[in-house]
Amino acid sequence: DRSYDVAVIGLGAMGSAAAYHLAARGLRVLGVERFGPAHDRGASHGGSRIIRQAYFEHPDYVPLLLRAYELWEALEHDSGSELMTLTGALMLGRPDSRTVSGSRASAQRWSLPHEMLEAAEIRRRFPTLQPRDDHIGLYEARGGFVRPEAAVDAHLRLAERAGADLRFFEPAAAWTALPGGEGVRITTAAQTYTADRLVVCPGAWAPRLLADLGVEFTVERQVQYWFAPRGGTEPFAPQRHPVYVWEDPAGVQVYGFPAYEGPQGGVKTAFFRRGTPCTPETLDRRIHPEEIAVIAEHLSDRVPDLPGRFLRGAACMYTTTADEHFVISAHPEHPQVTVACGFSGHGFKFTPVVGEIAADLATAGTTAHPIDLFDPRPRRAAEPRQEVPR
Ligand code: PYC
Repeated sequence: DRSYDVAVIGLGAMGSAAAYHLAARGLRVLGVERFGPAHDRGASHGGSRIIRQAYFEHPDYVPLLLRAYELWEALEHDSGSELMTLTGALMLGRPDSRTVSGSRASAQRWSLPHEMLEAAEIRRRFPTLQPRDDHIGLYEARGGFVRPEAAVDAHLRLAERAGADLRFFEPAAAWTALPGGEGVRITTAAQTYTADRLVVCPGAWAPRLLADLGVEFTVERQVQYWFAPRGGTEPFAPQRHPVYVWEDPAGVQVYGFPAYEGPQGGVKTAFFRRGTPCTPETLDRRIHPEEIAVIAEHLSDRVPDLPGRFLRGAACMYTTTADEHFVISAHPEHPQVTVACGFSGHGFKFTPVVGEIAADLATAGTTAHPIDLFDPRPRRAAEPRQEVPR
């Protein structure tokens, strides 16, 4: 029964980043994960996630994004893996849509380089995209995508290289904060460990592993779709096609990528939200003809070449909070426990900076990064639920 400075539960995106940042600071780190390395059972698979800076969700995310870009570059350098591709990003919709007006507010607040494009200009510069005349777009050249599986793999490799003890196929059944802030006990399917501190990065297992946090999480099934465009992938090539988020007048957002896997890989697209509630056990991994028809219909007038032929789909999970802001904090009752969860479908791009913040909180109890928006305390239900068996 070896003792550790810090244990990390969950080695998906955020946990792998936390384990790396902690181990790189010289701490004795244990990481436990219920599946294998960079698996496809959670929220971080499917080859690509959008990265962008003019953040429509809230301007307070921007400083974290700027740091995330630096850390993505450092991670690429240190791991030797290609992780981030900047293709430009377009946020589309009516001028008063959340997607457009929120992006513009963040770009103005932080003086981010951007261009506001009228519909005709968008159709001219990016002919695959056919906005209606009353839609506009915010374009930022620093947008693009990051590669989730390769990024998780990079953080895991570097964490192990820095001495972290990472244990896969070992689900955490329970954790207990020892009285007086004196460490933690973690019971997995295999054994019990002790550590001075704990970082919990549970993904879709948050309702179970963090029931006593008192924050409501909704776990949702989301589907990523790949289509072979009608005229081939050439017009969608990454050097001429941005990533995009496109909001319709009903507030429904669809998003998409360039053809980053070459002619055979197809083009990926999905609805941003519109998920169906699930649990990790009830997640339906099949892709149904009716749902393919819904997204194809939604795209047919705005990206007319895209629906083409359906190639494949992948179901993943969002773990969403009521206000769609993350939860990153010391646990309100247990200062030796740090939580990072509720990424609400827009967290992946922040992965390395979340790892850095989690390492700050676990080692110093505080961070210089602005994280007030992620405080669970004002968002707790009146009575935190009783702990349930983990
Ligand atoms: O964070 O840009 C994003 C995003 C788009 C779709 C899901 N998340």
